[in-house]
Amino acid sequence: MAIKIYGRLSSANVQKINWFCDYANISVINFNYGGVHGKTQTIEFKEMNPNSRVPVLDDNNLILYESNAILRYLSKKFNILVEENTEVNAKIDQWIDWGSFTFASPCSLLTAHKLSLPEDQRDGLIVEKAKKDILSLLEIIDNQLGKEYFIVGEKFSLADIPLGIWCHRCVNLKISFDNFQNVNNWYIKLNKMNSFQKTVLSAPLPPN
Ligand SMILES: N[C@@H](CCC(=O)N[C@@H](CS)C(=O)NCC(=O)O)C(=O)O
Repeated sequence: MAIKIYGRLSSANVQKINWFCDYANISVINFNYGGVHGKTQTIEFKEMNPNSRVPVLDDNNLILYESNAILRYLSKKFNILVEENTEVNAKIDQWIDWGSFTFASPCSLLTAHKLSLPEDQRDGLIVEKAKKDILSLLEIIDNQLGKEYFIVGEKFSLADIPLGIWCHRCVNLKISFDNFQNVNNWYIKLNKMNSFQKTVLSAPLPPN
């Protein structure tokens, strides 16, 4: 049976799930919620996620929010990209969290002030600060990718998913990887993945 994902296709956190599911050959039905589609403030939606945020997973009545929790649940349930080595898994978790909090923060701010907010609420100073922060964080990713073929080790792992999504958002927002050759080479690898093309490269831009 297909799993249900509530959340607009343009959402970075929804894309994490859609990319993983396509990679893992898991059937998904997407429902457009959030952004221009709204519907996240309704009583019915808040019963699923009181935070009114997307994505929300409905897997045969298991309702789950928080994109990384959903990723880890699906990975374990379908036994795809499960890392058995505890130390390697800890590194993967480290990069999932770093990608979703430290790196995602300025990326989300830049998205809001370049794309999502009404024009009269956008702030140029926030845009400049977010760009500066992103560039210094890209240096950290670039150093890591100078040591590893993917974010953690030789193989594609869950660690590549949040960072891959947010790096693609950087590309959408005209942040250049010219000074980050390792990031650029890794981004080219992701671009060659069918699942990335179908769920991330072809996704609409926020807030659609
Ligand atoms: N920590 C949450 C963050 C969820 C989140 O902030 N989602 C954004 C989209 S990326 C959202 O719901 N924005 C409001 C909207 O789309 O209406 C997660 O990882 O799932």
